Amino acid sequence: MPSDWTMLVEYKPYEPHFYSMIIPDWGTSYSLCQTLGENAHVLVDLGHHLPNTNIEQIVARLMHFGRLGGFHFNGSSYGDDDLTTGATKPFQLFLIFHELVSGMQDAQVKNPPIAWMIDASHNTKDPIEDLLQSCQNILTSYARALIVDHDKLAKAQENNDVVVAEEVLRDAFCRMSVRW
Ligand SMILES: [Mn+2]
Repeated sequence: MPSDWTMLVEYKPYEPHFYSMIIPDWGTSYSLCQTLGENAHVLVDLGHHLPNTNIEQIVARLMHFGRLGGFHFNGSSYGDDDLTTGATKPFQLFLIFHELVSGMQDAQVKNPPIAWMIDASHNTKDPIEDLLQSCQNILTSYARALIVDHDKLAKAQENNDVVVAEEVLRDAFCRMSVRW
């Protein structure tokens, strides 16, 4: 097979009335990518997780393995709701970006360049307005992740100081507010 091919393997836990999926989770995607070879990478769609899934940890793991290849920005509270990215869980979107930025700044992490896409289908809004809001939330979360005091956070993690670690993250989240 030519070496310039790239394959992104997306996963999804279920569709309504269709509760057994071929690729239901990131572990299955990762396993398939391992078999397919070094040009196959996992694609994370933010809407494709069960409620309360720790998506930021999945992102960190995949980057650690060097297998995070793509991102579908989306939003979800229950199933694949296709909400505006960051509309209902802005702090989680910030935490996800924090892991992305941390992984990209870590010289030991050998992850390929990530393909960024917005993947949502909007039924309750004008799609253009939704895209504008999604982009604003994505950029704001990225900016927030960039101003996290990484040295202070690393020190707090080293000391098992949960209170300071939380304040470092909250400080970055609250300090950055973007309006049109
Ligand atoms: Mn998708």
